[in-house]
Amino acid sequence: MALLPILCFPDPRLYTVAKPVAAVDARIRALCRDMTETMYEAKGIGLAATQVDVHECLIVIDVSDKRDQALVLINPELVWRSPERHLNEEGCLSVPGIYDGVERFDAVRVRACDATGQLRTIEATGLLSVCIQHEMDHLLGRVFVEYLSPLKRNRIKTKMLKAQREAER
Ligand code: K1U
Ligand code: ZN
Repeated sequence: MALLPILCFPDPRLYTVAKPVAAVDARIRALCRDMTETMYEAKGIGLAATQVDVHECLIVIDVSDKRDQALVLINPELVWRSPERHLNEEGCLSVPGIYDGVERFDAVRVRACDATGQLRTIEATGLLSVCIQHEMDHLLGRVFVEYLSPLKRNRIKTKMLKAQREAER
């Protein structure tokens, strides 16, 4: 297994729209394992392939307290969303240290393949629902800061670029 480097906002590669996974083969299963290990090591509750510079529709998530219930969603498709929406505090491993409110559907139903290639339907509420919507946005090349005001987004961009310049020194 391997830890994968996570792209940081405003890296232009985060705006790439992912392509469907053609086949759940050994390469994809290895990517699922590496992404799960990377998510746990970074102390995240989710990770999209886009964030590790792989532009295929694959997400890993674990919102369990014990961090022992990893979910793999390959080619996820939103098949239902609740009419109710809610403002939730979100963070992102690609925008370290920034947390802000984003409005999301309260509940979603998603169809996706698991790591064995089997098609499953997931009914999600609460943090799982928020995390699925956040990760599916990554696959569309959308980072959560896009939902914030241009003023906030520009401040975050400036802060991230400064932190990246200082880290390179
Ligand atoms: O996509 C990512 O970068 C992972 C992201 C997922 C996420 C967190 C919170 C709301 C929506 C999506 C993270 O894991 S950020 C770090 C984190 O563990 C966390 C932050 C806020 C609340 C709960 C967890
Ligand atoms: Zn994110």
